[in-house]
Amino acid sequence: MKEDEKPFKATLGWTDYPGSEVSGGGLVNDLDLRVRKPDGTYVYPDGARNLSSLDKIDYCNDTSGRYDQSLAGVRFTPLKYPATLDSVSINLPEVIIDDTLIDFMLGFNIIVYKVSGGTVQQEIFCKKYNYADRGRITLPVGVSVTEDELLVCIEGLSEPLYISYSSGNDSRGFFKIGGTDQFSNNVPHIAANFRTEVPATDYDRVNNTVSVQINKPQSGTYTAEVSAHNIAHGPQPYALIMSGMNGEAPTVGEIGLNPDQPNAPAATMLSRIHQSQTAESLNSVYGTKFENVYSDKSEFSIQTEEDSVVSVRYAVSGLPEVNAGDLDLSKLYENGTHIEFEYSSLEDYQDGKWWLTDVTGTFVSPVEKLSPDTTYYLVSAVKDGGPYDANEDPGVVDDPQVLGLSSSGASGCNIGTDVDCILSVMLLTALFSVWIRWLSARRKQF
Ligand SMILES: [Ca+2]
Ligand SMILES: [Ca+2]
Repeated sequence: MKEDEKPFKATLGWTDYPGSEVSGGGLVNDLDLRVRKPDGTYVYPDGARNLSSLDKIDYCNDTSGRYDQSLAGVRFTPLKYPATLDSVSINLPEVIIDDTLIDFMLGFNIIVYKVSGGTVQQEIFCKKYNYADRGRITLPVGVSVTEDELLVCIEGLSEPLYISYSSGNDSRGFFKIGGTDQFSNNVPHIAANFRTEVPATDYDRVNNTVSVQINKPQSGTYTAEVSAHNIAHGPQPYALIMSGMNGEAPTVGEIGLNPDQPNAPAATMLSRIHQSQTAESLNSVYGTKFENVYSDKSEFSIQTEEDSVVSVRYAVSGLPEVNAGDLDLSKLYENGTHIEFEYSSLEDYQDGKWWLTDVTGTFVSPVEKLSPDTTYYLVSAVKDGGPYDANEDPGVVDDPQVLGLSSSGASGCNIGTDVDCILSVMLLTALFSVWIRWLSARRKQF
């Protein structure tokens, strides 16, 4: 990191192994992240969270009978507050009706009500299921509770509900007969799986995306460390993304192959030459119309794969306060002509495109106002054998170029697209017609 106001950020993400409770925590495969600062101390993930293992509360001791009402519920008291009702487990016995074994249930709701002072209050959760196998099933809920109690109900929708229960009125059982809610002498077999929050630790045990952000980093080397806390099902791939101001300030003018070019062809820099030249001398030799130039005449020769597009970059600074797209990058030919590169509206690695990036490689749009105090990278793309390649040999690209600002309307006047150009043509036409009228008026005098 350089001395800079930009924050340093490291983000670790991975796809957890799906659907298993082996870890007892929030994750199956749990990776950890920490960042070592230049002074040797560590920074741990922002908002690291930890959770207790599941506390299962089951007031049903046996399964001596079964309800066949439309709704049955159990009132639960969490062991600690705050708590999260993570999931609900129910026991749905197989039943035989008219000599037919019914081993599944169609259409039911899991409903959770708040209970305050022993009285059922508002519904706080409801989820519909269309089908469940008989036997013991666990269904996710995810309701937080900071005080009081919860009533967890299962409501059959398309047939009587068959759920096992144990006898013994402890005022926790609850059922509905003929549309009327009432306490039951039995406790339906519904278990609640609560988690309680425990104080945050250095490492997150819940999320599979964690990050460390340091808003005012010190100058020096930051090291992100990824470790495996628990990999129940490996191997576990992950992505680590870091951002910040890094590296030394680039040396202005030094041409190099552009490291940001995706799928770049194999390329070797054969030569590079920098020549400081004035706008006047360039204009006289190459026919350019520069008011000012902002780079050396930069020549390079690159050996690369035949017909491939190579991209080079070099740092430029002291640019004028104009929009990036107003600058002109000219390719200079030995025969004393030139051709303009086109400022790209995106990072487009096509022959004859150019653009600026900041020193971290972030694209500068053509309408972005430049700052004279900022150092930018000038990126250009040239195809072997294309019009911007000055070397006729296949597999070798030569490209003398220079960055400047041309006097208005001078860098190739394209009638029909260039407003300045159209205006000057209109003005000339008007002047010409005035002159013709003046000529004919003079003739009439004679
Ligand atoms: Ca972790
Ligand atoms: Ca070539």
